[in-house]
Amino acid sequence: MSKYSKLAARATAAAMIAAAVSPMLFTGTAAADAPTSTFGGSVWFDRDSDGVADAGEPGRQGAVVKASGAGGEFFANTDANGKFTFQKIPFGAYDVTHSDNGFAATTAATVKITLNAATTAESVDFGVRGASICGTSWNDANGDGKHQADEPRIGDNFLGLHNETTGKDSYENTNADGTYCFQDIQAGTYHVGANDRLLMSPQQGWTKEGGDSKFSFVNGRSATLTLTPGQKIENFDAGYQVGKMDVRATQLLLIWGGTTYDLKDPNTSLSIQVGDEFTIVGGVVPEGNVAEQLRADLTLPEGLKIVDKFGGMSSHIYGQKVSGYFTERRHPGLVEFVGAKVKVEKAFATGEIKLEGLKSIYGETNLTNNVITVPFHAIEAEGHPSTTTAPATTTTTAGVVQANMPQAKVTKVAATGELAQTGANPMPILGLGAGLLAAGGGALWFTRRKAAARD
Ligand SMILES: [Ca+2]
Ligand SMILES: [Ca+2]
Ligand SMILES: [Ca+2]
Repeated sequence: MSKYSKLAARATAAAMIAAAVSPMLFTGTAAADAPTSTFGGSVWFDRDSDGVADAGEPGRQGAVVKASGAGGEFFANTDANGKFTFQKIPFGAYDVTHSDNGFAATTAATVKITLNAATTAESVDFGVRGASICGTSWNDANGDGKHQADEPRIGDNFLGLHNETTGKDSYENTNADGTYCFQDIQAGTYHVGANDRLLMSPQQGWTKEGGDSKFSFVNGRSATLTLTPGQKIENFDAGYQVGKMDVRATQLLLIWGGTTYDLKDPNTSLSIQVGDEFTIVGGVVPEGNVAEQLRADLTLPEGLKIVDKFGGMSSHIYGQKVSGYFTERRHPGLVEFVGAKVKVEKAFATGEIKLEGLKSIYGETNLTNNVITVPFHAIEAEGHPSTTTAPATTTTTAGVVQANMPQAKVTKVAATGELAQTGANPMPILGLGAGLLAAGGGALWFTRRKAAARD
């Protein structure tokens, strides 16, 4: 195609000729037999806004072009290549316009043409520019969230653009230099997802937020973007880190009434009898540089009937085991809890309570600190409840899960150093995760992560 800026001038010249010639040509011609002509053109994505259809600039499908003038109003739609054609349009002068809903125009909004027998109508072409989102994938080798010049870029990395209005997704792979661009985007509400590289070699997680990376540390999703017509977003970078993770079991607690007992503390002495009801909860923490899926199993001895689940982790009950998990990865350093409300249904002498933080999805090597076990036994009920029965003064604060969390200030807890970590309130993270899940359940590019999650 040629320079479309010249078209307006040509069209104007044609219009002047037509004005002089048309009346003579059409004298005495019945309307039904009025001579007609055909013309066409295109709507294309003028990505560099120079008014010229350059190589690599695609056509815009689905634009509605209108010709309004001597013979009335006529409409045509652009095809997959952005082309349109008007057939059998009566001779005369027309204003040709197009729908630019959600795109910015880079050429004149109206082209004037005149159809007559003396001239062949020129192609009518409209340039539009969509919004664009461009950035770079890189390996944040030093883990500071910033992209230093010497940190390697990641080619062939997969990103998805999700239209939150239509639900449609489009995809891009980064070039060898790590760069990517989503282009020709209609104005609207979107988010971008950066691929989960858990299954790559080496295994990578999303790097920390607040630096150069625009993607969530826990799920690789960007914030919601409201794009205006033609808006350019650059440096929308996706940072990763090679995952290093050590899951550790932190504590095993028994909550009875309003009191929390540390079952690892040799000074803890409880007389458990048939009929007693209490809660057992274990804490696990992922320690590392990326977000961890975090799963943990709490296994209870026969004789402790599991009445209900307990704790901030989602969980399922399998016989004497409560398996805790998260559907979204967790920030390292925060203790999470899996537990069970139990009732003693029979006496037993040599039982064991076992808490196991499952091996990290990033392949941790130190598994010695993943497990805590404590011996446990229960005796037949006596005439009265044991002396350890405490008043039911559950420590509560705002928040559903937090209300059930063991609190560091309760009495009869010896390992205060470890329990201090319970002050790391998991609620804000939990709420964030739930919200993000609700917002984007259909995102296809997270299937790998979902496959890794245990449910
Ligand atoms: Ca151009
Ligand atoms: Ca860095
Ligand atoms: Ca470990």
